[in-house]
Amino acid sequence: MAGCVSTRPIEPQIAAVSTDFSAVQRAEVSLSSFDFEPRNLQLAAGVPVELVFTNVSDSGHNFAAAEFFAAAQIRAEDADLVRNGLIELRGGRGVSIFLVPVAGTYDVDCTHLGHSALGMKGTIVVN
Ligand SMILES: [Cu+2]
Repeated sequence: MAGCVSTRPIEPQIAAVSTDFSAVQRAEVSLSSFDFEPRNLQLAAGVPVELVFTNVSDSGHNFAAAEFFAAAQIRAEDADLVRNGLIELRGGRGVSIFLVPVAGTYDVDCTHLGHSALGMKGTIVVN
């Protein structure tokens, strides 16, 4: 609505069309009940990466890293995969997302009730 001041949802930044995603680093993360494997991701700053998320459990989980996704430049066609700073995956599902990470240390967790306390939390270190 015009003139309506509201809290804006975190919207992904879209990578420039010229970004070369053909020679990417690749990192895989599996989600299970109740863990991320690996819990700590290391990525090279400024280098395009394909992040491959697989939910190997039968229940829903997510990979919530609002600050990481907000800082990154996400490939245009993948931007819809990130909603409110997280990637939600039903049991048995997987997705790939291409982005250019920005240097920093970011928290990750699963926002489903109680899951982070049970072990679904970690970090992404980009340097
Ligand atoms: Cu979970």
